[in-house]
Amino acid sequence: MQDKDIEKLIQSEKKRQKSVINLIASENYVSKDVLTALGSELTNKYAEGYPGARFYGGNTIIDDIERMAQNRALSLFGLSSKKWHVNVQPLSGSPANVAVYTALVPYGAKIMGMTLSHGGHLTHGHKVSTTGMIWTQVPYGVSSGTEKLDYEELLQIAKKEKPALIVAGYTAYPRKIDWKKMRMIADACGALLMVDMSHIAGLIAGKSYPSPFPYADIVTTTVHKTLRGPRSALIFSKIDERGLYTKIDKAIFPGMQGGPHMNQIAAVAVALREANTKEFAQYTKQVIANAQSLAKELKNLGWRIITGGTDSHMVLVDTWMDGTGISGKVASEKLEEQGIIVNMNTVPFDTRKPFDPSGIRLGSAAETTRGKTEKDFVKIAQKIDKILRA
Ligand code: DSN
Repeated sequence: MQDKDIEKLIQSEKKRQKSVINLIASENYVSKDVLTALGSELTNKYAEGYPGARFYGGNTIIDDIERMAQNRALSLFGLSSKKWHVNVQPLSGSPANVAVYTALVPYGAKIMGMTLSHGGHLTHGHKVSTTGMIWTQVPYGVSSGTEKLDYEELLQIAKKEKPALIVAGYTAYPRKIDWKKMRMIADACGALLMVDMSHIAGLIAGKSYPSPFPYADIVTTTVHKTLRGPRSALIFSKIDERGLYTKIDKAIFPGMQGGPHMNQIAAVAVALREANTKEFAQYTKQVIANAQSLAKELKNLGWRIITGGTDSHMVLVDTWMDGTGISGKVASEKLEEQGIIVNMNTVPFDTRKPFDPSGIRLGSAAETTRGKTEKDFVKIAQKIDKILRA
């Protein structure tokens, strides 16, 4: 690079990424091919519009790329193009979710989403997010006894509040979600069911976690977590008489975004192809086995694991343990000093504040990409224990 300042910083970050144990549950390491597509000349092209209907000339190759990304997305999740449409243009997960609401939920109407402190996302209607300012969140959480979803309780909330749309799929919920029950809850109040599968998309693609597609009306996802692609997002919508996808396409462009980032879309296509392989399916099984190994060893060492374990890539640890341990902030700082990168996180019914909560969130996807197996994760758990108790 001519720009030595930025080159040096890129090299430093590359070195940092290689030297740490990365347990950030929403991160992963992409392939060289994904990086090549991201750094390609495709970034030079303006392509406002959709394949076959652009507002700029010179887009025949770009059309092929976008269609390829769409076809690969449908194929990866076993979807027919007659029944499902996918928009591959969202710049990331938050705008994807906002676009769905913009398209389908009247301003001010109710969106039923999990509260942030129980594992929901800001864009599921939290008050500090645009989604909580434009729409009205009907919050739900996990049950205090099990720290898992209580579907009967959700049903009662939905029947009472009658939201226009229910969001299922979370950022800090380690367990399986019963999509069929979520569908029944949505039907009981006449709501649309939107699944935000950002965290678990890779696990679903690898058939290691149940698919929401038989039950959802709309599925949003980021591409860069367990799916191991570039930072980007997809919106899948059912094709039927409700015309969901035409409204969603319009909400993305011209509603919210201008020209799509075609280098990013090409990189998405690359990642989707990589995910549609036996090796990737095996990877997702290993991701879950590793997270379970981590949870089990931490539990053996005396740490309280939220819900008692995990069915996914994610482990939530209560490090505070009613004051007998340390806060999530202190825990994450101590771990970082020793080269283990995690994020502090609230635990359900947290008595502490989000900027210094009671727990940490750990994920196994990134280190599994680097070839680690269950026994490595036992060692990681032991290292974490030693650091936190020092
Ligand atoms: N920041 C993402 C996560 O870490 O889960 C969600 O946007």
